[in-house]
Amino acid sequence: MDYSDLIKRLLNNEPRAAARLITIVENDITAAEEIINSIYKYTGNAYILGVTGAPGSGKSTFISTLTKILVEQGKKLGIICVDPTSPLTGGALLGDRIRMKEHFTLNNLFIRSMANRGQLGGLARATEDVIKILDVYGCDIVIVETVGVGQSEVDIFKSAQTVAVLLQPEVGDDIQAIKAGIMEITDIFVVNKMDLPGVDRKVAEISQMLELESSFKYSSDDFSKEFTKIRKWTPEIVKVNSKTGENFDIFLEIVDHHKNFLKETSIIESYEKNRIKNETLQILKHKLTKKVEKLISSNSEIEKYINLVMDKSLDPYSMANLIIKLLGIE
Ligand SMILES: Nc1nc2c(ncn2[C@@H]2O[C@H](COP(=O)(O)OP(=O)(O)OP(=O)(O)O)[C@@H](O)[C@H]2O)c(=O)[nH]1
Ligand SMILES: [Mg+2]
Repeated sequence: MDYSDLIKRLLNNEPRAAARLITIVENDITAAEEIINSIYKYTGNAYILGVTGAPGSGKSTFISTLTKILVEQGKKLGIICVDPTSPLTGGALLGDRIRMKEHFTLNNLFIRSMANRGQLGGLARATEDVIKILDVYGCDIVIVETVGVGQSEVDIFKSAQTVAVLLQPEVGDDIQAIKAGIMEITDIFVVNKMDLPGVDRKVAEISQMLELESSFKYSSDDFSKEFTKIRKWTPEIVKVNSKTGENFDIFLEIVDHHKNFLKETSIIESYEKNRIKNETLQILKHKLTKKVEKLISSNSEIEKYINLVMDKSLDPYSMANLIIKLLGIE
């Protein structure tokens, strides 16, 4: 297929071309390869903000208010709602769409929902590609929202420069409910619903957790660890009211502060290198799995190996090693 016309229209900031290309990369990994190959050189301008939190913590309300503020500031925004747990027609997502609707008429806003369909190389792979399309579409900021419960989210957030996690007062176990992997990559803890009682207790709980974590992590006097500590960003905590927008100015200041920190310490470069490594790994996993599947279904040697394993003269590990040899990638 020739996608050059669609890509030209994407570069002209046509929303319909962006929507069309997103659908294509979600559903057809071969097409995705071709499209990303053509647009990759235009990427790298958008700032990626990851937002997560337990169900009910207020993600939709928070993002809706944030969107209003950023769009009023003249920013062009892309929002990707990733829900690995539900099909696209899920009720929660539908509710979100209705709540988000007031922004739909705005020209500089593009909202896209993604769910766990297709599994073509994984949701993280598809999300990476959608981020790139929105980047080329001219978005200044791309917000990626997930529900914060699974490993796939950790993968998804590997491309975010800043990750914010939403917590709420009077919910005792929400810190524990968030995957450990997500905690480690969190830059800003947002205690939402500051109008409710117990907000300061929640802030104290988080800072206690962070102190504990840092004393645990850096108790060794190993020089490189100390060095990491100096250069490492200390996660910030902010309380907000997503219904009124209270303290959103502080939240945005922290995002700016983090953005500058990444630039000044050149951490952004290592983020980028890591992102490239991770992304390539995802693609390789997909491609190699396909190759192996094809080999297993078509190579005559395989049948022989299976019989040998049945005879117990070969074990599955050794058979796997033989297949790796057949692939010629050892
Ligand atoms: N009092 C108060 N309520 C809030 C605030 N932010 C959100 N809420 C309410 O909390 C409830 C959940 O908010 P949502 O924005 O739907 O939360 P969510 O994280 O998107 O939830 P899921 O999509 O189900 O995961 C709603 O009833 C909101 O009105 C806040 O700052 N203060
Ligand atoms: Mg929601």
